[in-house]
Amino acid sequence: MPSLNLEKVREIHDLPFTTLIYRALETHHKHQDPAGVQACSLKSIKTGSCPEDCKYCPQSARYNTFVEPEKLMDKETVLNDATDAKTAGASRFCMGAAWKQVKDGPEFDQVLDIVSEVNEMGMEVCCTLGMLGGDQADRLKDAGCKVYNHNLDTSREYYSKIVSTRAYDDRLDTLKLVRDAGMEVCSGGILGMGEGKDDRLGLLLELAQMDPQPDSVPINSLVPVPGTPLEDQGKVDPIDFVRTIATARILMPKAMVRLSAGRKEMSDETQTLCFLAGANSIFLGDQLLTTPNPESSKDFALLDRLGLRKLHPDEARKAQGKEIVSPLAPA
Ligand code: SAM
Ligand code: DTB
Ligand code: SF4
Repeated sequence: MPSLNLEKVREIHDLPFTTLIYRALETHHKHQDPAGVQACSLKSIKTGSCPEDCKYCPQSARYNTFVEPEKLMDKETVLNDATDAKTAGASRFCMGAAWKQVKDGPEFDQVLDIVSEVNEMGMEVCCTLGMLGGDQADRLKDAGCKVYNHNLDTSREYYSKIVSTRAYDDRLDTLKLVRDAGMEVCSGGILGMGEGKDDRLGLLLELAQMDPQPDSVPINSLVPVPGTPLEDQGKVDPIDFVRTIATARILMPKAMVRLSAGRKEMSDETQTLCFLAGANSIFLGDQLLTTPNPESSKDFALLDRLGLRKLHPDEARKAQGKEIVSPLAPA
């Protein structure tokens, strides 16, 4: 959206709530399957001792949190987990590593090997491994990684209050490498880090102005983890959260908008409002990377009550007008 600016984003965000939801629903019905919810599964394959200082993150080596650092997980353990996730109904498997950046060498080779095996299992593979350089994005893509997650997290202006060990443009550079390599871009942010409304709008503006726009936009509500500098942050107002989701849906009609971290503390009713506002993806499974997520049975019960169903990857692509490439059998 080349003509977009902060004023226009604010106009959408500040619409009377009823009109905002109406506009979001209209967009959602036009561009997405309104009854479909994408189920993704998340696995931390390399946990903790990260050199970065992201103030929200329990995995930074600078903060004393409950996280016990672990070395890169072996292939068998990850594949067992991917099998469980597939059986539980997830169509996408996202692997996270607490790295500042990927380094060429045996660990990256091992990740590439795992990526290719999870891909062969018939799941969409997503990785989030930190910054990429050189031909690493191409190598991930060639191994079968379909999507790369790399969040902008907040506005350009607020970013330096949250992270000092890298710059906003470093994130954008990696996202460009991801796109150029032919992977899908997954990029979003976190609400509840003490940012102002304009920072939330600035984040959405930044994402919506990417050309092409991100394929997935995860919106996280901060999980305040004891030991991190943001441990005492209060909860985001649920209505403000829903407004952000609706604005993201209107600005990025074709993206999967993922209701990500923070669902454990959200009521069924708030999550329902998020689905009404255009969220159409969740992480399934009782663990995010290091913090808890609602139990799958609870999620399935809510989807059931709402008459929503899990999206098969092909359906998500069809709804987004993309070429169907997945050889998967129906879920
Ligand atoms: N190290 C890689 C990176 O920073 O891109 C990948 C893993 S990192 C944990 C992935 C994302 O998780 C972050 O960008 C952030 O948006 C989210 N995240 C981390 N801790 C969080 C928390 N306490 N609450 C909500 N989201 C969080
Ligand atoms: C995203 O935006 N949220 C996920 C995924 N992408 C990698 C991570 C949430 C992490 C929450 C804190 C934790 O469990 O460590
Ligand atoms: Fe490291 Fe990623 Fe956590 Fe930042 S968000 S400390 S880069 S694992």
